[in-house]
Amino acid sequence: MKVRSIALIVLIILVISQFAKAENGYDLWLRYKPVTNAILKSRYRSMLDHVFFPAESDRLKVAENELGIGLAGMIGTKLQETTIAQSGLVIATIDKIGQLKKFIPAGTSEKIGAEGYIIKTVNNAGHLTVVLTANSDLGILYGTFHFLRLLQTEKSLTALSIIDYPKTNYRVLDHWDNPTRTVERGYAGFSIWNWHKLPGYIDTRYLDYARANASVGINGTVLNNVNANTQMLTPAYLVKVKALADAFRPYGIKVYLSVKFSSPVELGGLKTADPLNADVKKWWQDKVDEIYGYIPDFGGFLVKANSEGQPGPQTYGRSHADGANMLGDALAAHHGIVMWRAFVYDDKVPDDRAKQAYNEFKPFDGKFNSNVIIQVKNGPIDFQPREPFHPLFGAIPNTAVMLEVQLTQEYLGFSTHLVYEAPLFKECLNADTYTKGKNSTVARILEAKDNPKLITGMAGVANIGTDVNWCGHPFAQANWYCFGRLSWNPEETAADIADDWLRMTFTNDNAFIKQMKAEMLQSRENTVNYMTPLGLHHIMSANGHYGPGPWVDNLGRADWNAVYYHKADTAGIGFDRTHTGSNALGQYSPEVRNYFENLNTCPDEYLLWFHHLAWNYKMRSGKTLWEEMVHHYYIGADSVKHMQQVWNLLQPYVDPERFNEVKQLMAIQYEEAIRWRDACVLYFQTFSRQAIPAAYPKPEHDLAYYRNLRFPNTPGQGVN
Ligand code: GCW
Repeated sequence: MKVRSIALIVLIILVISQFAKAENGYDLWLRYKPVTNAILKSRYRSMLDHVFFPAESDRLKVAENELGIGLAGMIGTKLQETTIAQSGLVIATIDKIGQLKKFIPAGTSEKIGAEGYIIKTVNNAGHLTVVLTANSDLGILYGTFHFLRLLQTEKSLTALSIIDYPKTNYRVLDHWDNPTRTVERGYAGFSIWNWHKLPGYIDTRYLDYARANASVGINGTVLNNVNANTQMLTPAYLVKVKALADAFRPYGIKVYLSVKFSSPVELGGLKTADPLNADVKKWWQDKVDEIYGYIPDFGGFLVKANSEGQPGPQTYGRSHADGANMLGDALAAHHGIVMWRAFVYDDKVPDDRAKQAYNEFKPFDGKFNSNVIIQVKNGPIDFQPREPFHPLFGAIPNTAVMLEVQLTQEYLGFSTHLVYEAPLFKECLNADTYTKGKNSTVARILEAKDNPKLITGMAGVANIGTDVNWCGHPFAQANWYCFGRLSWNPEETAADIADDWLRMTFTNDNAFIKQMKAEMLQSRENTVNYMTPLGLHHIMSANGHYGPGPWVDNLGRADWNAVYYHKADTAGIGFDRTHTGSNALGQYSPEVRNYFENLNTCPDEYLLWFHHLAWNYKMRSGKTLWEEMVHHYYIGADSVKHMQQVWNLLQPYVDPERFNEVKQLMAIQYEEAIRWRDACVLYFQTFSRQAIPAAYPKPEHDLAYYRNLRFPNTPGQGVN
């Protein structure tokens, strides 16, 4: 009996340990699985069996620890310290690499600055040594992650010559997390910040979060929702914020808070939050000083003001500059910054919503303090599957500007649709604004190449939650990853980033990489096709933004209704933003304006964003607009089926856990793509009054069916 029960316990332990080894996605792209190429592995081993890595600071210890985990996992060796002369890997700041300094070309140290690094293979008195060096411990940390990535993606180490440094200053995740732990537009569970257990309990998840961020160069985190709860500024919460800041510090991550502009009234009991009022200024100054008392390297504030019901300086007849500068003044002595959002629009303003941010900010160019940076969404409406670049890029050349993108897929199928967002981000980054002649790309503006004294940055609205795999969908991790890489270097390509991510997250097998990379790169276009082809936008269902709702016309504000955006009638469809319409195009440079205004040059992708056209308008393909639209909806849904087929073929390359997870999610995505297609085609048909071409399968239900579907409790509508 006893023997039996012991055997049973052993069996249970074995089973559990098997589960523990399961690929549940928690390790993200930092899995450090054994190198599969045997020759490479033995070369790595002979080179890396002895390292020189003096790790004196907390930050260097973090780097050394990561290297230890990486080498143990990938090549099965332990970190063995030795002298510079004998080691195959030297990791130290430039002042500590002795003789090897001679290999660092003149001027490189200046070039890499405070965060960059050099990874170079050198002839170290007869044997090859990889030197990883930097000006600072932070540079060493970033370089260590880059070095590990070389091993993870199975690159040769024999002739490395890498000089890398970030092209922007502030690379920040914006969490729309509430103190209640709900996450606005979050589709991966609850907030990872366990406020109740803080400050006493530091979840190891916080450290893994910090590792993942540092591995892609993210150096800031805004902990709370831009629709901010004032509670975050109370002492009870500031001690919790401090605990997180302390945990993140070794990883080079600064903590920021979103603040509500009316805090002096709500928390301070003042009668006003007027930014020019002396008591208000003093209140903020005291609050800022108090915060720095807890967190000496606090990053600063993120502010959503006078937008979607949030208070702001305009509430008191003041401007965005008045509001932002007042906070900037309070933070300046502590070297903190203000990220002031340009996502502003007002239904009381009769103008096209797409024009309002430009109209409000353009007059204040050059009027913002040097520690204020304007945070501009990639497009002028709101994180749609496709938008043209925001007209503010390049339009305020004397003002610091950062790009805001949305990693969480509010308008891209939540966490059930596979959508790799790098192509979307790159479309914006590569867009030529022509504001300083040809090649005035958004990336160039973000890097402040023409005005180097401006601070620079990029923000990503986080897609992170308590789901075991962090992002809800195994492939959604790629959006967190690519954000980091692009914020570090906006010039990188979506394909290269996908390549690295797939290798680190799944396998280095080229057959897998080739096919899955192609699917990832196509995935965003698939979703545009089955949701909002040809420049359509904001036709998602009300509030939750889940599923199609092109018929939505009854919300309190005109500019929250789908009909405002597509303007379909029996004559045609689309938003006329040319000079005959809202003239939003007038906000762009003449080259851009003409390009989009002229139907001969306007790409199909942006057609209905800028033009209202007849249903029988002849498209480049020879099809009518109606036929073309139907075609896009159908190929969009079909492409999901194609993706499912590819995934099924790739089963041999993927662990069963993640294979099945993705397979199930793809089935949901396909079902939803069909629903999007059928609902939209049937709805727009009521205006076009034309048949769905016979070649396509007929929708399964009638329009009333889709209109009557209800999805209570869709995620992402958190209580603040
Ligand atoms: O996309 C919209 C979202 C809101 C969000 C807002 C914003 C945080 O639907 O949930 O509020 O944008 O960016 O401020």
